[in-house]
Amino acid sequence: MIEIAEEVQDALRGSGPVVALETTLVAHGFPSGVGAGVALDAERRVRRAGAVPATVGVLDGRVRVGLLERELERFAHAGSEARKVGPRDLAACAVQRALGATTVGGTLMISRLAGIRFLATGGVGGVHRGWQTQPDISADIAELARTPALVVSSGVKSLLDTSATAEVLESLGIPVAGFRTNELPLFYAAAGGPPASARLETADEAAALAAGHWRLGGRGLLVANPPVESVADLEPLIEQGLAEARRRGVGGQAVTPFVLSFLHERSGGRTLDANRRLIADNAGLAAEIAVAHAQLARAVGHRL
Ligand code: PSU
Ligand code: MN
Repeated sequence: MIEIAEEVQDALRGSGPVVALETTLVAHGFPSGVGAGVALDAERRVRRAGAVPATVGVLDGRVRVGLLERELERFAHAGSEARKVGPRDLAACAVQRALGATTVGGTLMISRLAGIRFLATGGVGGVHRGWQTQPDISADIAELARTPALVVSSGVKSLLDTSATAEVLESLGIPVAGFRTNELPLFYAAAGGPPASARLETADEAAALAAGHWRLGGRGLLVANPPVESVADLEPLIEQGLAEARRRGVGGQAVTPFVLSFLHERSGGRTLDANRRLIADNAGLAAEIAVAHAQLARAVGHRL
């Protein structure tokens, strides 16, 4: 049921640096067709830093780790026709031979199985606003709690309740390290989020933190990388997007893609450009950390 690309297998066998990438952002995070370029950019950035990209998705009855360019195109053009596949959906999607775009949570589940320790995305899921009346907590968080992997993101998506998300991350023992920042970025904004639990200055430090956390029996970690370009004054548009989703009865898994595409349209493409850029930058940083971690393991002479 699982097929790992040869290049990825070779790297994992030799304890080389591998970075998992997800396909939900490819299918659901950008307008039709655009996501393939975003995915290819992210893969290029991983390679440029000296690591092997392992983009995960469900195709033709198999969970695939490592996709070809034309397969990425299939996800990008499928858009909402592709299933959004979190941890609970993986088996059903594969068994029913549906096209499945894996979320961070779904990708982490496969990473755990494959032994991949690093993942990059745009913004992880978390506690949605309005949880007081309708609890909606992304499965990304639960999967981070059980998977020994380091995820690089631009903090937590600003359409969420970011301080509630930070509290849940703390409850689950998930370190949230700011990369050259003391506070969590808010996806499209470099600052303004809750305080980070640690501050990191270099990829080497991030690798050492991950190795230490895993040595102590910890599981997932988040490294929050502030976006280079911030999009100013988005909060009113976010509120409008969430209200529009409620009005149209958009709920559950559909909320995040709906609001992202609302923002991409209403911001005149500013969020789209920023999103594209931050995904590539996060992929590059995850790869640098994966490379630093592989070097650390080589220096001590055993797996970390
Ligand atoms: N980052 C982006 N765009 C996205 C996502 C992350 O820049 O579309 C996706 C990830 O796949 C993440 C998902 O797992 O959003 C979270 O969805 P939800 O809130 O429904 O759990
Ligand atoms: Mn949800």
